[in-house]
Amino acid sequence: QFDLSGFDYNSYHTLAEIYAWTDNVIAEYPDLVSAEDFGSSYEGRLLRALKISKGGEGKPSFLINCGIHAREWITPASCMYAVKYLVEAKDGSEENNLLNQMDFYVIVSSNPDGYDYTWSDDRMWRKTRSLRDSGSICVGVDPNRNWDSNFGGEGSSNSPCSATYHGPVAFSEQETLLQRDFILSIKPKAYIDVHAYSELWMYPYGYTEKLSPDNDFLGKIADESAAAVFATHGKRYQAGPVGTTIYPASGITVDWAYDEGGVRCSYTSELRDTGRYGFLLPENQIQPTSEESFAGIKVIANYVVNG
Ligand code: ING
Ligand code: ZN
Repeated sequence: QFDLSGFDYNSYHTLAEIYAWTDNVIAEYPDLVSAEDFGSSYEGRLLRALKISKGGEGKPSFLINCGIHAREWITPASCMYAVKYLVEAKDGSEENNLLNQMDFYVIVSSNPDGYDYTWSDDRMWRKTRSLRDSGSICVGVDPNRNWDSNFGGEGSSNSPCSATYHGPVAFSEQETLLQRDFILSIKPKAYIDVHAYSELWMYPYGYTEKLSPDNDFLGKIADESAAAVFATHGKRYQAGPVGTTIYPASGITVDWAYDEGGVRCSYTSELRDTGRYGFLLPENQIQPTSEESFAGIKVIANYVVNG
């Protein structure tokens, strides 16, 4: 156990440290932060969102999802920074103004079994850690192919041994099933599923090259987010729909949130870098990456409050 003031945001942390940090944040900011626990992972680890709210009924909310892919360590780190920016917001700051008008939910590690496994056994693990009934020796499902949005379609694999295995059925994984129910219960106005790496800022769709009905609106905000990212440390994140910006993918979180989850402002980002270090992003890039990511997120948040 460590106290919050000594917490090092500029290093990567074990899952145990992350959970201890969530407890410490709640203890230090009891009027602002609470735990919204929404079940357990396949291996029995807590699925936790931090709710950051100044109270008051009926405010719109924004759900930020980090760590869905286990090896993308910069994403939980950036989500811890996002919480830090919000809880430490000074009067008159943009963060404080946002918190007066909306609530944030932050899932720092949405695939805790996989994340733990990247520390203990395989730094390059991506998927969940569920075992197959089919008898396959291969473990895990890609939680970003397991949602019921053109489930099993292009850009997902039927093979349990593939990194993009979609699973036996949609929502076969506790981590996606319970996050689905969490989304349906809190009804966020905005959602972002944070990944790494490639430096992209994307929106639906991944499963079709058809443009979403809100394409102009979502594209305008994404361009502004990318501009805010650029203004922070000069990184050019490319904005566009998933399917044409990175590659077609089915069963993805961002499409489900948009089509089925009632979330019009549905985004997915790919943080640093573009491949030099890839998933092994050096710790001295945690802070600048978190800063630029949060700058892009604040653009979306401003649309949530201003319509
Ligand atoms: N890449 C993503 C993947 O799941 C992606 C690309 C992101 C697809 C968002 C769809 C939506 O394949 C990584 N690095 O995970
Ligand atoms: Zn990913």
